[in-house]
Formats: sequence, structure tokens, C-alpha cells
Amino acid sequence: MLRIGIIGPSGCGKTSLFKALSPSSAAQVGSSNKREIHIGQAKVADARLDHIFKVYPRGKKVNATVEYVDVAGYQRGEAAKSGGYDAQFLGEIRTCDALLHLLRDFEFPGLPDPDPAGGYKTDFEEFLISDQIIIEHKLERLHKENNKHPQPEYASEIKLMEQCQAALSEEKPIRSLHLTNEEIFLLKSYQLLTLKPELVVINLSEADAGRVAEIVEQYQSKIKGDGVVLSAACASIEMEIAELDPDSAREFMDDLGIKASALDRLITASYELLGLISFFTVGNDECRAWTIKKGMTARQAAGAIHSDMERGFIRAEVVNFEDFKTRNSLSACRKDGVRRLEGKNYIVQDGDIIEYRFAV
Ligand SMILES: Nc1nc2c(ncn2[C@@H]2O[C@H](COP(=O)(O)OP(=O)(O)OP(=O)(O)O)[C@@H](O)[C@H]2O)c(=O)[nH]1
Ligand SMILES: [Mg+2]
Repeated sequence: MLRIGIIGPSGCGKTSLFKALSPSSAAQVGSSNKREIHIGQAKVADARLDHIFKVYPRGKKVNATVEYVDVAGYQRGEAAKSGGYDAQFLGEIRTCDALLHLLRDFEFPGLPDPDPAGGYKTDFEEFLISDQIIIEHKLERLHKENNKHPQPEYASEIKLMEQCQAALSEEKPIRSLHLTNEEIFLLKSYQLLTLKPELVVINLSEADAGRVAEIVEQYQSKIKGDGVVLSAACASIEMEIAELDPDSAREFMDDLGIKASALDRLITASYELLGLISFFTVGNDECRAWTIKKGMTARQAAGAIHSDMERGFIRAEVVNFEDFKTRNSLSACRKDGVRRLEGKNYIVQDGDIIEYRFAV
């Protein structure tokens, strides 16, 4: 499951946005020595899945889900002064696939004047420092180990670390390097901030709640970079929207000039940022959406459902939603030849409805 960590300096509105993004009080609270960790899940709304379920209302409809973590806040400027972020903050971001970096653009008593672009720049510099410190320590240890018991694995890891170090010293995020999947996998166990794609969200004042597009455009040239997508929302209003039933929410949003809820917009943006797509399965007990990386083969995608399915893959019977919706019947799709058999190397397309054949 996709896990997104909401990060930002203290008081920028993380907990408010967290509540807006994972309503229905599904939030689980885990414990940690210092602070409660809030983890919530949000359904990924998908009109295609709704349509399929209307045609095949068997059992239940299961949307894809995204997990949000309300990460501990930091004091801006502290990391540069005190040699990195605290272990709690770094520990909480470690398991996240992407970061939702929140920037305050509303006045708040006791806090400095809002300055999203300036704040982003400061944070980015501190993220670079944090990664530099982590990589330096790691390199030191690797050199030591390699001197004691030289091994090719150490040598290749050292090379990777040096590559990261070079990028950071040029003020480039680690995510801008063209790394292989194995390299990314290796780096995932360290608590590197600039490795993760960033969804930057400007947290608007109530008065600006309906000016999302305008404000994003205003900041687009200042807040950008490799693996960065910019968006905006007013967390306090979105929190209210999330608690309303769909009709009242629509009415409230229309009054304020809000086109789509942050819940829907930010999930779409996250999918784009991470190169994710959805495919669907229609079974006897459920219609379900699954999330995979763009470019995955039919066989790899089967692994999202069950590892047995990936291992025992025989064939996939595939029709895209666009072809399905004009016929509203899987057998009619087969008859018309738009539902066809595909082998293990077929590249799954966004919106494919797949039936797997496999042997265990
Ligand atoms: N005007 C305005 N106020 C907001 C918005 N989002 C949050 N606030 C207010 O800002 C204050 C801080 O919000 P929180 O959500 O607690 O901020 P936080 O980032 O979780 O803070 P820490 O957990 O202390 O790091 C609260 O009083 C919120 O009501 C917003 O979009 N607009
Ligand atoms: Mg908070």
C-alpha cells in the first residue's frame, strides 16, 4: 500500500490536513516512546470502479487505499544547527514511499509571517544536510568494514554512497540520480529525505481556499525540482468538507469556489508523482481496484494481488475500462475481441480489467 508521510515545521497544519485526508476516524494510533503516531487510511475514489460495480454488483466494492502518516513536526533551522533531525522524525519517514511537504501560507499568532517559497528553500537545504550527515556516517562504517574484510558488496555500496554524496554536494536531491531498482531498494533502509518524491502542498488561509489554481501558478516557478509536484489546499476547511455527506460537501465547496476536494486532488497528484496506475478485478465476492507502478507486466501486477498468482501465472484476460463501458458486459467484450488473452510480458494499462489464470 502507498504510504505518504505528512511533514513540515511545527504549526504548519499537518494534523489538520491529516484529518482531512483520512476522515471516518479510521486513524490508528500507534505508540512510540515520545509521541503518538497517527496513521490513517483513505479510500482512493474511482468512478471507473463505481461503474464496474454497478454492472457487477456481486459482494462488495473494494477501493484502493492510501495510507497517511502525521509525522512529528520540526523546528525550522534546528537540523542545520544541531547536526540533523531527531531520530523520531527520521524513523517516522523511513517507511514512507513519498513525502507530503506542507508549507504554511496563513497568518498564525506567534508564528512568523507566512513565506512558503522561503520556507521551502530552507527546508530543502536542511534535507540536503540531513542526508549528507547520514551518508557520511554510512560511508565511514563501510570503509571500516571494507578495510577489515574486503568484499565486492562493500565496494559497490561505497560507490553508490559516493554517487549520492556528489549529488548532495551539488545541492541535487538523491531522487534526481538515475538509480536502478536495486539501488533504490538498498537506499530505502537509510532515512534519506531527498530520496523520496515530494508532493509540496501550500496550506492556504480560509480566504484563499478557492484560489488553488491561482496560487499554485504563483509559486510554480519558485517551488520546483526533480520529483516535486506542487499543490495547495486550505487544511482547516478541507477538514470540515471531509466530515460532510457528499451533497452538503458539494454545496459547501461550490460556495467557496473549491472545484475538487483535497482528498481527491492530492491522491491524483500522488499517483502522478509516483507513476502509479490502477487496474481492476471482478470476482464473485468483490470488485476491486489495485495500485501498481506504471510499466509493470501482467505477471508483476499479479503479485499485487497475491504472490502465488505471480508465481503460478499462466495468462491474463484483459479488457480496458474504456472498451468495457460502451458494452457493459465482459462476455460482449470477449465476443467483440476487445477482451483478449495476454501473456506474462503484457504491460498493464491504467484502467485494465484483468482476470488472471494461474496454477498453484
Ligand atoms: N487559517 C488556517 N489555519 C489553519 C489551517 N490549517 C491548520 N490551521 C490552524 O493552525 C494551527 C496548527 O495546526 P495543526 O494542524 O495542529 O498543525 P501541525 O502542523 O500538526 O502542528 P504540530 O503538530 O505542532 O507540528 C491550528 O490552530 C489549526 O487550526 C489552514 O489551512 N488555515
Ligand atoms: Mg500536529
